[in-house]
Amino acid sequence: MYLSRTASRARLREAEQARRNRLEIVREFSHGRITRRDMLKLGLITAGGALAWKHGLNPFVRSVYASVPTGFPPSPLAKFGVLPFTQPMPRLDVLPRKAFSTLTPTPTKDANTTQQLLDPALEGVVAGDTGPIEGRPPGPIWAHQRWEEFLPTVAYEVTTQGARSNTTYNPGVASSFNSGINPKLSRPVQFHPNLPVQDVNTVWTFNGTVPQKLIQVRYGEPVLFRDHNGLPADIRQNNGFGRHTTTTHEHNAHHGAENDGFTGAFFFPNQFYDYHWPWVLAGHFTINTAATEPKASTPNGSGGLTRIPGDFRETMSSHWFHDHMFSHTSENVYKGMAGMLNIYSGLDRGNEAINDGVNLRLPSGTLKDFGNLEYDVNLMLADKAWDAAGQLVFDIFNTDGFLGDIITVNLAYKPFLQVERRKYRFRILNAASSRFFKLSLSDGSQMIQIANDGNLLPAPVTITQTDHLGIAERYDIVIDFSRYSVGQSVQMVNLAEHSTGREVDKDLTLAEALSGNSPDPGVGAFLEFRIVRDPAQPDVSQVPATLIPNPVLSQIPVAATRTFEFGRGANQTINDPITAGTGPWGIKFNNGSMLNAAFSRVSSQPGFGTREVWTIRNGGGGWDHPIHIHFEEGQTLTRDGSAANVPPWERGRKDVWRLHPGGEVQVTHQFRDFQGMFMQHCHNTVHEDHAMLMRWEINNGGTPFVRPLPTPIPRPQGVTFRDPDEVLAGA
Ligand SMILES: [Cu+2]
Repeated sequence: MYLSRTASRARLREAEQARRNRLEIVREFSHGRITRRDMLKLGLITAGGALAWKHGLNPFVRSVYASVPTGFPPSPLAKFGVLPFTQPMPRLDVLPRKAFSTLTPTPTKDANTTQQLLDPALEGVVAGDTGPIEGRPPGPIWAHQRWEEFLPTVAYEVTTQGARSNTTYNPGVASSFNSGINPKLSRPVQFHPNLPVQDVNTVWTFNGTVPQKLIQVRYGEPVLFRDHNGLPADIRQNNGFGRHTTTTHEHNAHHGAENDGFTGAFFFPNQFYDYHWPWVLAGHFTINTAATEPKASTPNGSGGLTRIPGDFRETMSSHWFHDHMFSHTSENVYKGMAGMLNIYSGLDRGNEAINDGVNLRLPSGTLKDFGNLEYDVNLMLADKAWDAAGQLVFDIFNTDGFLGDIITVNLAYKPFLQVERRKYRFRILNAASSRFFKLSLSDGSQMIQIANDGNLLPAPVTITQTDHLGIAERYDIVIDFSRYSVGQSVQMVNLAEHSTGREVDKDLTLAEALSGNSPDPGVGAFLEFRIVRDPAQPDVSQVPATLIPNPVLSQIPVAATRTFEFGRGANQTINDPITAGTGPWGIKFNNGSMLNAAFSRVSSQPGFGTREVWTIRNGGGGWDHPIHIHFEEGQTLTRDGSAANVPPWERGRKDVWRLHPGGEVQVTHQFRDFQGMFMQHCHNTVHEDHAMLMRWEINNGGTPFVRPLPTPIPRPQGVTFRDPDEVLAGA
């Protein structure tokens, strides 16, 4: 949340005072030294979990000076002379592919339990204690499923760590396609060249560097993603927010649960976790098993295609990966623990020239067989806030949703991007904590939406503004800059005005958003496209009228229907500091009670190989929730009871659904190919952490899986297991 630019000076002083008063409490709470329950007893927080106004602790609640919720003093743009559109937008940093054989130690099917001496700075550790080098839960249930069948050939290796300069930046394109940025110059972690370098424990990212990372994979090429935890052993070294334990979710992966970044399968500093990403099409074991369908295919590296099993209608394109630490995801993702991942296939090859009857030839480039990035640009949008010293700040006591007053693209404050007079594809990710975006071009001209979340739509949709882009949603948009002349510019504009993190207050008109009159500093132009030249080669890219049709479900029976209501006023039935969260938010299954998250509670157990229909409902009208269902993308059947209410841009497959205030969505999913424990949750990560998340699992597809699955309990000395604390009736 932010303090309005028009706030009085007294109000700003009050907010700054409140920030100082609460520093000690923030510190103790962020280290886990005091709990919400303790603070409730002391009268320091409200039942909703927010800091009380008492003692001037909370700048976010009403005070004598203001009639609207307010927040931190504005981020210090003027103090540092930071102006919009004065820095180039960096392309994401392409992670190097390594040969699988170069990893040391060699990855293993079961977790590697080789012991190491533990750092006594870790919580619960005394000198001389040992623990496993890999943090993955041990044993057969957490072994990589179908490991021998999908033995990785490619590896990515990262270390999640504190901010440091980037000396190996690889934008994946020549600097003429990266707004002139010289990748050889060392890049410190800065949101703008005029702003201070971020402290080592203020920003944490994969490899500790910016830009954040881009991983490029292709179907049929199994990957081993080794994630080292290089965060401080001392839990107190977090500069007020962020948790040093982590688990990495490849968002909307169709992978075994041991590789899904389960929220309770987190690991500790100086451990690693091997994630195995097979990259198979959903239906791999049941559909097109002889791999005869040309559209179910992957680039072979030399202009041709390799056919693969599975349903080509399940081909995915635009993913991201991010921290999923139980109760601390919002802090860790806000700190920078996120990146994007493009999946290439025969259909979506990332080469616009190859004309083989399969390739859709979407804007990308022509130099490489697949994965050209010249005209295929990842945009990670996120709102941030800085303190008076220009360091990133976050409010861990805000349970409605955290709003920043600064909009960044690829972690750069309001940058510009040089473009050619031709078509571009933008893979736009909302990587904010709680803010929704609604996007438009500053001249109101057309854009073509080709994908929603990880999935190309059945048909492109021409729009002049997007729907709300909820947190974690991705919209792939094609913009044709050939309608502009060299020297012109056009801006991308956010029309969605917030005053709290609960939902969008209102959608502004383009003129209103550009007027500068909104009390929300997050609306208005945030990215400037500068048309700098004609393309050297003619634009041969296309946006075909047919992209990827939906999988056909008519022959697949519905094994079960379930209803999940997302709401406030939830209870916690489990008293466990590791597995159970608290907060105002929760999920009600069927006609049960509204429950806070606990990863030791099994809320649903869909059968392996089945299809179900889930109704996901918003329990209230005063907020919105973007709900993410893990594992396999689903289809939207109805909105508010009717298929006709599903807009054209939601008629493909999706993995995040905005419920809308008081709204309801009916979705259908299949549960096939892999097993284990997964999640669904609100992707307003502040709601997720407080505690709108539940565990569900597929556990009846054969050994070693048992029904229900034992809960992993991670400790530095090793992960232990215990039976679930609760299995809901009808789960
Ligand atoms: Cu929510």
